Amino acid sequence: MICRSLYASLAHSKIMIAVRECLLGGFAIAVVAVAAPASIATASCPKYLGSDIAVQSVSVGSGNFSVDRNWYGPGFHIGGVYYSKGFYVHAPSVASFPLNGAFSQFTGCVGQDDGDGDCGNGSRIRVYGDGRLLWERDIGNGPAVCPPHLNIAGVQTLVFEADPKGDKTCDEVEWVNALVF
Ligand SMILES: [Ca+2]
Repeated sequence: MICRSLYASLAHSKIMIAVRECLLGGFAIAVVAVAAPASIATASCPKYLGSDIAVQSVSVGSGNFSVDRNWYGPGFHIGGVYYSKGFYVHAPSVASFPLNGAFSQFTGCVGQDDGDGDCGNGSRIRVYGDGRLLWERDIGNGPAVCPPHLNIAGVQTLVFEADPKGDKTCDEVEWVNALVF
């Protein structure tokens, strides 16, 4: 069912190819083999971090790690946009997910929750694959920031760090639509 909903909502061609493969099984593999590079033909069914792949270890600066909800209710609110899928942490935080080398790409967006308004000095977000820095960006209040698709081929453990930059006020960090495939 996850594949079916993604097929309807996501527009990126690589994701569409991966989801089509999941929906149609072996028949789609033959189609993809003609239409896309071999690396895409072998893509895994997209999975949500948090709900499909449970966190392996996590530390947070306040409250609790939560999936598909923030600390005060279902879903997430970033820059006036509601998201239903994702995970919530309060900086300083380190959250690790076990991938066991089964996926090739990560896609998702990150932002700070709207709930407390514009306060604090924001957070610095880092993503690591087996200890190697894959992406780093400062975030604050406002629209979610979406890194480019990250190459996670062969990665055993994917780690998301939220650095409070010295002041953890309002550092309510939400990764939304965080998918590996
Ligand atoms: Ca901060």
